[in-house]
Amino acid sequence: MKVEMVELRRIAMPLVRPFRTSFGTQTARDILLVRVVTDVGEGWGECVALADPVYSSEYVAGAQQVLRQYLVPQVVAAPLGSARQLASRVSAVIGHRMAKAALETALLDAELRAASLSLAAYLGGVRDRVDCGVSVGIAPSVPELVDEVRGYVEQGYRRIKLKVEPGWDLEPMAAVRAEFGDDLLLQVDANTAYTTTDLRHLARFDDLGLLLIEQPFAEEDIEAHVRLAATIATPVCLDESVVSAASAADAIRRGACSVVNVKAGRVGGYLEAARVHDVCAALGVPVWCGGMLETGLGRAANVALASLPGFTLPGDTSASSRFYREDITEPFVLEDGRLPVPQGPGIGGLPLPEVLDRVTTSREELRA
Ligand code: NPG
Repeated sequence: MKVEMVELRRIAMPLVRPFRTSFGTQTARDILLVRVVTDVGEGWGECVALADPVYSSEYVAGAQQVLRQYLVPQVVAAPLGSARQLASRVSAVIGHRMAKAALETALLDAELRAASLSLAAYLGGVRDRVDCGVSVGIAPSVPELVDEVRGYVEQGYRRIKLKVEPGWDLEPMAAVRAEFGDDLLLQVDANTAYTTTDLRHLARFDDLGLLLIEQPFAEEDIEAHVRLAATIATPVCLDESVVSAASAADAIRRGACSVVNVKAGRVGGYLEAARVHDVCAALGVPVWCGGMLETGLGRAANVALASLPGFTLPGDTSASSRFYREDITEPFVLEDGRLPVPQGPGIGGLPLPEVLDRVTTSREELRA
């Protein structure tokens, strides 16, 4: 595959409502899209880096710079046998997994479109629909949170994930549990907001019948998660800490977690994400597909990933309408709490040119 041109395009996507997490409030997404033009056709990838380095060290302008200066020059310099060769081609660049993932996804999309193969089939997907959960931000008040959750339950979402932080945890969790009953699949995500001084407090989460507690401590602090997992009955799930299949295996073997959130952007792409899935399956650990407020482009690829057999828990694979009034692709619409796995070639969705142009804020074309 010869890469003739790489387009880096930034788009501005307003959110339907502010999304507050322990690291800040998002009201819009500033998203970098990558389009590759190759001798076998074109492909698209969505970079999940946020505007600011608050979820992880990556951020959108930095990702664009790394692509422009380091990654794209490597792929336009000489033909690639396959998208699978990108990782070794750019291995001299440390980290920057979200930037690498976006480029790899675009290459994979081009390659699979040319081969008339869907990403789900290529990765080894086994389902044609996936169970969907929804992530619910920190709300201005407990009654407003309960109202928001009610809306999602009525739309059919199969599990609810509440964002928590110190000062916003037991009370909102208990209110949601009381309102919707014990059958509601409920989990919480702290995005690293706690420290080990909170161990006794976190042990009280056991009363809420949670599916899991996600990433309470810092990305680097595997030991703190080991201590928590030894203290509480609620399964501990890692997100930020898992940056590769090797780090997933290490965390599991050390007893830091018994569930893993898989996000392709966080681990450097869908190929590594599939390897995370594989090591977790080999170690008997269930996984679920995380989300980074993707447009329909990234969502299509996430849903394909979630069709692999080890994804036995509902993912943050919500419908387009959860975040966007108007998506840049045909919208993903919930059907009985599930989304259909794209069956078309490549990642399965293409941007609608008219919408894409309207939301575009900048574009650059890179060539050899
Ligand atoms: O459904 O796409 C979604 C959002 C899921 O809560 C969600 N993502 O920490 O997992 C997370 C969180 C997040 C959102 C992280 C935006 C980073 C950016």
